[in-house]
Formats: sequence, structure tokens, C-alpha cells
Amino acid sequence: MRTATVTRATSETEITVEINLDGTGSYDNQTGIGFFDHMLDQLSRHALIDMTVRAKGDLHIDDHHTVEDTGIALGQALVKALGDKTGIRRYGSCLLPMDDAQVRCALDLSARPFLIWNVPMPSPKIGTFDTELVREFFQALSTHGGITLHIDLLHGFNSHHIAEATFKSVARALREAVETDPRTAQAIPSTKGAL
Ligand SMILES: [Mn+2]
Repeated sequence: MRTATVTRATSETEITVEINLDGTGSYDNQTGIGFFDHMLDQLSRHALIDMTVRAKGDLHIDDHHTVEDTGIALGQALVKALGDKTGIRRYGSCLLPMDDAQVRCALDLSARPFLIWNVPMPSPKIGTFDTELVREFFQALSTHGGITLHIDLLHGFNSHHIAEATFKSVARALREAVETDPRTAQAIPSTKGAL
């Protein structure tokens, strides 16, 4: 079973993430930040990764530590669940429209973290949520998940749609990348023999 549980506690946050890469996209995400829960739900649903997240963060300061640290824990859980990456497709991409917004994601489960982020947000807030935290989340996910992660906004004007299209685009790309390829089920997808 490609599952993992990661618990991470600091003076700023306490987070537990449970994932199943071979799930159906069922989720139960509770971070205390409504909009962020909504985004994590999208990630789970469209990646078909079962996901349970419990986060207790220092929300009296702001949402920053909770969002970033959830990205760290989720990245660590991905690494743990993927193991030696035998049989995975490794690469994934998705061009995802949501109303006015279209987001392109291309990713490689390379163990070489690199984030290309070209997603300008038209407004600083979505409700009470700081839109700049969307980048913080994906930076943490890339760094701790060992993901080469390229995300570009092609067009769009509504920040809620842009953020949501971003999470959905990454989700679909991730679904493809973590899937096992029946043609190479016993192989690690690298000429180096390790990923
Ligand atoms: Mn929405």
C-alpha cells in the first residue's frame, strides 16, 4: 500500500497528514482556515489521493505558518508514500480551465525541488485568506516533496478561480505522475536507476 502518515510539531504548528496515493479522492481536511481546506479538498479529489489533514496553527498571528507547514508535511508524506518510486509515471501535466482562469502545471517527481511560479493574483485577499500564501504552499510542497514544479497562469481575473484552478491543475498533474505505468511496473523511471 502506498500510504503514509506524517506528524510535524513546532512551536508554531502541529500538523498530521495521512495520504493514500491509490485512493479515490476522499478527504477530511481541517486546518482552521476555510479557504485552505477548500483548496486541499480539491487537491485530494482531483489527484485521487485520499487525504486527512489536521492542523492546529498560530492563526492568531496569521495563516502563514499553518499553510506553509501543511505544505511541508504533505510533501514529506508524498516522499514517504512513493518510496523508491518503482513503476510510477514520474511526470504529469495539466492545462486546467475554471471559468475565466486557465492554469498550466507541469511537474516531475524528480527529487530535485524547483518551483517556477508565474501566477500573479489580482487581489491580495480571498475572503480573509492572503493570496500570496498559495505560492508559499507550493514552494513548501516542492521543496519537501522533491518536486520540480512549474505553474503558470495563462489568463484569468478572479483570484478565487485562479487559486482553485492552480490547486486543481497541480492535482491532475500529480495524479498522472504518481500513477503506476503497467508498461514499466517493475522499473524506476530514470536511466540513473534511482530517483
Ligand atoms: Mn471554490
